[in-house]
Amino acid sequence: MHQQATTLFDGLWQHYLQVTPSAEKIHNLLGQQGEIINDHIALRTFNLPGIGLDVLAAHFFTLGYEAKEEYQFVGKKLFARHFEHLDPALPKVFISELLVEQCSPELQQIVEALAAQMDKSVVTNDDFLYSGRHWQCSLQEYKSLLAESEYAAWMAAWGYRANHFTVSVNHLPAYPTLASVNEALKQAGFALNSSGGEIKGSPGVLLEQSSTLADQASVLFSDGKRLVPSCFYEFALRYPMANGELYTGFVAASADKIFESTDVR
Ligand code: OOG
Ligand code: NI
Repeated sequence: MHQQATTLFDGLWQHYLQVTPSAEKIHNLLGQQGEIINDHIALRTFNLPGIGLDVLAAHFFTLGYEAKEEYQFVGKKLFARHFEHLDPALPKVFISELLVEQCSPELQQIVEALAAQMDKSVVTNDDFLYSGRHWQCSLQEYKSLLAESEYAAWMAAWGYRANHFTVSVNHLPAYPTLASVNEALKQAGFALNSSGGEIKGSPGVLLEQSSTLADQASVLFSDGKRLVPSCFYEFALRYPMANGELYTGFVAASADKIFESTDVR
């Protein structure tokens, strides 16, 4: 494959595993019959100058990715877009951003103060997308963000890293349905995100998705350590369109629920 893409996805994967130990176990469980193929990965950011969705997307344009559909999440104040590469061996990429100006003045102030600590020149570094947090954040700030936006709190705690990887269930010969994947995961003791039902979407919308609940991992806030939701693992089964090719887009109503995989419970 393309060396630059391999380096990027390997970096994202290694940093993701560091805070998502369940993903490695699930990868081994589902991968017993063959290689795991990634359907997509997802990244998050704030729509502030110099660090918005486009800045993240630039890393994929360099690799030959193209911009595809846009998605709006009015309630969560998020905007997203997905990206695809002509080489189907490369995973799709889903990037979202918090529309900070639509949030409360308190949230805006905290998020802008976090972003102000960041040296914006790092955004073009090859490893930026898995470089983590570029700011100090207090537990009080984290809690204040959490009260208004789980997404903002997650970004404040974790910064730049893959929020999730997604197993392509179409490439799992031992699991003909998404329900069979979910059963295997539950049997092995993994908790699934049940917001909107364990299976989001349907054959009718050409995409079915499920996900684990994010692991808990320790974050060093400026005033102490705390366990907070880190990252999760997703499972996607795609259905063919009228032309026989698998649907490659996302489904906003399903994505809205997938975001909740990192909610604090
Ligand atoms: C992205 C949630 C949406 C999907 O596949 O629909 C998503 C996120 O949680 O950052 O991944
Ligand atoms: Ni996803």
